[in-house]
Amino acid sequence: MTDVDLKEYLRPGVTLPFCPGCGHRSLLRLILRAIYELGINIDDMLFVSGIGCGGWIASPCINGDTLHTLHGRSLAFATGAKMFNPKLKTMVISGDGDLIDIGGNHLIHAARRNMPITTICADNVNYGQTGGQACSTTPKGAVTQTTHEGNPYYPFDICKLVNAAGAAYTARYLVTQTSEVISSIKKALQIEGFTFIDVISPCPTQFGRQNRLDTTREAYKFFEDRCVTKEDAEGLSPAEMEGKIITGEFSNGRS
Ligand SMILES: Cc1ncc(C[n+]2csc(CCOP(=O)(O)OP(=O)(O)O)c2C)c(N)n1
Repeated sequence: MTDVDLKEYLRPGVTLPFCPGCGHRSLLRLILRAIYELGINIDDMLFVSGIGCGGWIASPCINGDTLHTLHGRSLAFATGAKMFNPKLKTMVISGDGDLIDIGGNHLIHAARRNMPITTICADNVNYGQTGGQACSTTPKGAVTQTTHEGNPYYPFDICKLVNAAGAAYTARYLVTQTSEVISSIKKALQIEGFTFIDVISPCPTQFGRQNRLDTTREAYKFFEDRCVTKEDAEGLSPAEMEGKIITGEFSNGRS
């Protein structure tokens, strides 16, 4: 697919609102590409987002029906829309802070209800839009605007949590794993249940700067060095797994 094809899926005249090197820009392309490859008519879809840089992926960028909602409430709005019109292919695209922190309760219960919604978490491991504060996926030890001496807490394994709550499908990939992200989104869109993809999307401007990752390359390498596939993780000891981010598809055995 060429850029020309993708342009049809972008709101005419839109200026992409992302900082240089932001993973959200790539994630937007991967989402559009998955939709294109599945041949879904974008008019049959609704894109819902909350507040944050991640919330900008759908709105203003996508040339389709979008609902840009309150911070943390994207899944509540998406649930209402889906219940009103079950034919609507409903996709939530929002940040880690929006979906997992302020919106965490909606996430757990959308998974428990197995709501037929595909949720893409644009996970830049901090609150990018408000200056780079710590969130619940910030790696232990990372410097943020609220953890000057290093984050003292372990991050959520959000796929495990969403799986345990009852989701039909969860997956996690780094945004540079482009073919995996695309096929995972395609798979999620074809499952009639709650599907959740945690896409690690580096934020060189806030997270990178505060962690002395001085180039975009370094900001991406930070995550490349930490990501380990589900299969490789099985052979590692707890000490070797410290600080690692597991990538792959996860099932709770129900789907
Ligand atoms: C009710 C409410 N609380 C706080 C804010 C301030 N706020 C705006 S965006 C944001 C964090 C967004 O983080 P995330 O969802 O991770 O998105 P990112 O910008 O990192 O992509 C916060 C706390 C708000 N807009 N509304």
